[in-house]
Amino acid sequence: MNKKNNKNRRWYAAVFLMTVMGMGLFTSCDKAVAEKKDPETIKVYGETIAELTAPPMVPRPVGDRAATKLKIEMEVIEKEMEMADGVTYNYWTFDGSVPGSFIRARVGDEIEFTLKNHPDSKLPHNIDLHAVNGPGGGAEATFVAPGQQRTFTFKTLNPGLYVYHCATAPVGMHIANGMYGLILVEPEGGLPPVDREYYVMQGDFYTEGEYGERGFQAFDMNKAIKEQADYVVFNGKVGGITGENELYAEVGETVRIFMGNGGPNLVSSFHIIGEIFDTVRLEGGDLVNHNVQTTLIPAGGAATVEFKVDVPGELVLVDHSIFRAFNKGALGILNVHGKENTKVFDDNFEAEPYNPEPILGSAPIEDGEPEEKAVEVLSLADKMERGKTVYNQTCMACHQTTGQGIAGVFPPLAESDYLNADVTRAIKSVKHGLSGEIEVNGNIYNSVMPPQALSDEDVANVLTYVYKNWGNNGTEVTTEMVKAVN
Ligand code: HEC
Ligand SMILES: [Cu+2]
Repeated sequence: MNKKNNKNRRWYAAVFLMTVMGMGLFTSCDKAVAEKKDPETIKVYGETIAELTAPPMVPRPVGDRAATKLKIEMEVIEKEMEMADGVTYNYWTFDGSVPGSFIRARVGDEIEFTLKNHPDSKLPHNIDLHAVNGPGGGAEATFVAPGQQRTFTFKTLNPGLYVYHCATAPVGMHIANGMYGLILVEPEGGLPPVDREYYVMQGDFYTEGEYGERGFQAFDMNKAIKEQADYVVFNGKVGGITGENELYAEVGETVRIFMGNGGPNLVSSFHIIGEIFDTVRLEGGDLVNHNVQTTLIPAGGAATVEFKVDVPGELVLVDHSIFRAFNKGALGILNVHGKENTKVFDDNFEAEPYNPEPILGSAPIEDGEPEEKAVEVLSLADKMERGKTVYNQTCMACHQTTGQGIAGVFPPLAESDYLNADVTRAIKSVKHGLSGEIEVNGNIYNSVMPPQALSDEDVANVLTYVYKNWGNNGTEVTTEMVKAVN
C-alpha cells in the first residue's frame, strides 16, 4: 500500500494540537469521559478478512472477539437492475447491491479499507464512511477512477450504526443512484444476542417517467433537486422486501433490524404495521428508547430496532409518510410463522349487522336505487377519459398506477386472468366489494376490497378503462351491464 504524500500535514498537525488542548480542558470537567477506556489505546490482535453480506443479511455478530486488523475490500459496480415490475434503472452500487455490503466491526478495530472501481464503470467514485474520524470520512483517500483501487486505514473509535455513501460530485446524484450502505461498529463485548438480524435501507429515487412507467428510466436531476421522488423504496426497489425477498421470523423470536436511510433527500418515519419496537437505538447511537411505534430516521442516518414477534401473520414495514408506502414502494413484509396466541391477538369474530338511528342532519338514506339523472351516452373516448379519472381517484391507491398491484397485498389488474375470465364477477367486485381467498395469475390473495361508492355509469367507465389497458382483453362495459348485476 502506497501512502500518499500529505501536503496538508502541517495544517492537520495544528488542528490536532488544538484538539488535544481542547480535550485536556474537557476531560478535567467531564469525569464520565475521562474514566471510559480510550478506544485509541485498544490493542489489536492478528489480521481478519471481513465477512461482507448483501441485504437483507448481516455478517455474524462480533461477540467477545478482541479488536483486530480488519481488512475490507469493496468494489464499485455500475449496472442496470429492476426498480419495479417492467421498470429498469442504471444503479451505481457498492458490491452490486443496493444498499451495498453490510460491514460489521467492533470498537478498536484497525480497518484497512480498499475500494476498487470496476474497469467497466463510466465514472470515478469514492466512499465516505460515517464511522471514520478523519477528513471526508475517507472520501478523498478512496477516490478511484474506473479500473483503479485505493486503500486507507482508520481505527473505529465510536461504537454505533453508521451510513456509508459515495461522495463524488455531484454527490446527490451518486447517492440517488444507490451508492450507500451500513457499517456497524459493535461495542466491547458485542450487542446483546437476538434470534434474527436483518439489514434494510430506505432510499428515494428520481426517474424521468412517473412511478410505474415501464421500460428503462433515466435519473431526473430536476426532480431530485425539487425532492419530488417517484420511488421511495426499501433495499433498492419496489418489492425489495416483499414476495421472494420478504423477511422471516418465528413466533417467540426476537428480531433486530439494522435500519438505515440513504436518502438522498427524504427522512423516514419508520414503522411496522402490527408490531411495537421493544427497543430502539436512536440514530444508531447509545441512546436507547423502549415501546416505540414509529422512529424517525434522517437521510444519512440509521437506527436499530428490536422486537419480539408474538403472533403469526404478515408484519408490514412502511415509511409512515404513508403515500410513500402505498404509492411509491416503501413497503416490505416480515412474515411470522408459528402458533396463534389468542391471548395476545384474536380475530376470530364474525361481522354482525349494525343499524343505528340516522344521524341528525345527515343526508337521508334513500330506499332502493338512487334517482338517475338522464343518462347521456358517452363516446368510447370520453368513457376512457372518465374511466381514467375514476381509476386515478379511486382504484390507484391500492392497485397502483399501471394496475400492477402490490405483491401479496393488492392483486394486479394488469394482465389479470381473474379479471379477464368473468366480466360479471368483476362488476360485482367493484359494486359490492370483494373478500375471501381469490387466485390472480397463480398468486393467492386473501384480503378485502371495500365496495366502491360509484354510480353504475362510473363503474362501467372505470372497468372499460381497465379492460382496455395493460394487456387486458378489451371488453367494453356498458351502464346496462352494470345495472343488470346485483
Ligand atoms: C382499498 C384498496 C382497494 C381499492 C381502493 C380498490 N381495490 Fe380492487 N381489490 C382490492 C383487494 C384487496 C382485492 C382482493 C380481494 C380479495 O382478496 O378477495 C381487490 C380485487 C379486485 C379485483 C379482482 C381481482 C383482480 O386482480 O382482477 C378487481 C377486478 C378489482 N379489485 C378492481 C378494482 C377497481 C376497478 C377499483 C376502483 C374502482 C378497485 N378495485 C379499488 C383492493 C382495492
Ligand atoms: Cu459514486
